[in-house]
Amino acid sequence: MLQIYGHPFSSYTWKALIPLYANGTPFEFRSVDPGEGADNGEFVAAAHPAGKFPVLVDGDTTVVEATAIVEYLAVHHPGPAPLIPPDPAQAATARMIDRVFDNYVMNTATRVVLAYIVGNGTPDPTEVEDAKAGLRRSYHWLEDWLGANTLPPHVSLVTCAAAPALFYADWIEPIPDDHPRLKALRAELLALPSVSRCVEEARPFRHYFPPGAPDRD
Ligand SMILES: N[C@@H](CCC(=O)N[C@@H](CS)C(=O)NCC(=O)O)C(=O)O
Repeated sequence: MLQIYGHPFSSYTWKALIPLYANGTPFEFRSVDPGEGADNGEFVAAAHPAGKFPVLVDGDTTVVEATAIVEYLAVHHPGPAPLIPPDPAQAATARMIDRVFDNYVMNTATRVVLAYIVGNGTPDPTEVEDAKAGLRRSYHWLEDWLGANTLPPHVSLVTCAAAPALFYADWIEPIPDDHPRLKALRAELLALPSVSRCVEEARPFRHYFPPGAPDRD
């Protein structure tokens, strides 16, 4: 039985859960929530070079980094979801867009969350505005890219990266109305059963969102 260490509210945990849900792969969820997973937290601290989650355990194999977990599942636990496009050129493009969502959407949104944590609820306004400007720049790039390219079919590595990134980034800096392709992509992703399951499982933890979760989604 596979084990996933993570937290239901964690964006990168979603990224590992989405392929498991999409493929109906059996696994055991080991929460690192302070209320229920002290041992699980210690395991993650030792398993990941920076103590981050998700972490996947498959027998004697431990896999860290959400992208690597999706790639591992595609190889070792394949199912109906085409996680990695079979065409190498399309796979290379999927991996590029995965990096864009992680590095320039999710991690940029996280800068705002961290600013609230570091500032004890009063974030450094320069850091917040700089991160939000970064998000607007990424949105603009993605809107253009979506106009000229086609995403691989769901549920792919791109789905796994884009769904949590757009879900949370839109809470930090709403996708502007003049970005209709990106807005439509977010709505399309949230309607996928594997993604909406993550949204529902995270719902009880919305009070964990330092800037305050909006009353929607
Ligand atoms: N690059 C990592 C990022 C993982 C990450 O940032 N996880 C967050 C939760 S979404 C985390 O572990 N935060 C707790 C910490 O950094 O100690 C990945 O792709 O898996």
